[in-house]
Amino acid sequence: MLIGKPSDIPSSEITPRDAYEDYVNVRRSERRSFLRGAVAAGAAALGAERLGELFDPRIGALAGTKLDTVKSPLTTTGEDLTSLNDLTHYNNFYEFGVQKNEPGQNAGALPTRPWTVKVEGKVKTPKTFDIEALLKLRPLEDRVYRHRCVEAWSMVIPWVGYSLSEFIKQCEPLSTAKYVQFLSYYDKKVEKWASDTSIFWPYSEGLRMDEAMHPLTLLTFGLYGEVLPNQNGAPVRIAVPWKYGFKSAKSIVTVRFLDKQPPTTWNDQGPSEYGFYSNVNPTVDHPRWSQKTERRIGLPFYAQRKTTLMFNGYADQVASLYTGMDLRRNF
Ligand SMILES: Nc1nc2c(c(=O)[nH]1)N[C@H]1C(S)=C(S)[C@@H](COP(=O)(O)O)O[C@H]1N2
Ligand SMILES: [Mo]
Repeated sequence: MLIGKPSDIPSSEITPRDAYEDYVNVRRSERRSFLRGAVAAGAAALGAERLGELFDPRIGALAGTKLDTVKSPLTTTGEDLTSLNDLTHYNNFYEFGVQKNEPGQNAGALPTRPWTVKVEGKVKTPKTFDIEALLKLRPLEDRVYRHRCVEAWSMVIPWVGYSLSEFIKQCEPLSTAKYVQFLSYYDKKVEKWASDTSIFWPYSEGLRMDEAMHPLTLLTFGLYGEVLPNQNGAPVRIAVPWKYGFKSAKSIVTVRFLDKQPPTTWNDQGPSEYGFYSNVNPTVDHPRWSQKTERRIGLPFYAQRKTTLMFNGYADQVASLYTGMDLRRNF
């Protein structure tokens, strides 16, 4: 069957299940030859830069490559998955444009190979990990997580990865390491959209060490059983399901262990609006909007509105990390 023509198909008509079946059932080789045919047929009529968008929602040289995965007990069940079409066309990745559709058009420019992740700061020995070694460090798990953006919309995403703690063990942090900082790839020639913002690049995020070591915190390489599309933060990103989406840095190149809380991008942009912790908390409103409810992307209009849950529904697993802390002050 035809892979997308997203502009013609309202996302409400593509069920997540259909989308997933398509993506696991269509063999990659078939899709590639289909794409070659489609490109040849369509190239005359369409601007080349739009072809990727019309025929396949995934962009990036390796996006869509199947990954070997195992099931994970740490998975959220019971909610419909957000379709691949929505996951790849409604993104925040400001290095590739501030509009939700822009990363899906522009992130093809991101060179995801070769790729290394540099580990520095309070560690036994600074090291550099090649992406291929990272992919093989632990079995890759399928893990469905709810994703709640601070802008009060949400998705349900079938990620692929393993607990960040497994990687951190390999980094051999010193006992003085209390925080971990993640820095995203930044090249202003590749990410020309970045300089139109007032953000200080590279994108920086951070976690307290116990948050980073929590088994739910995922070092993420894929979604829907395949290599991450570039717009979703290829080749490696973080996913922290109980925090607002901006805590999950994309396309990370540096992991730095620190004895102090690192500066982070959105906290730096607006300290009164975006805290360091940014745990999903329906009782603490953003100064400019409520956090009590969220809009689930891709559902029919009448079904979109959902009640936001404390810690995004992961309270049983993570609330104990914050005992004794005032979560209004530490928002
Ligand atoms: N480098 C980088 N990482 C980033 C962002 C960004 O702009 N740049 N946006 C964040 C925000 S606000 C969200 S909601 C998620 C979006 O991830 P998704 O597009 O894969 O859903 O990525 C986060 N990570
Ligand atoms: Mo976000």
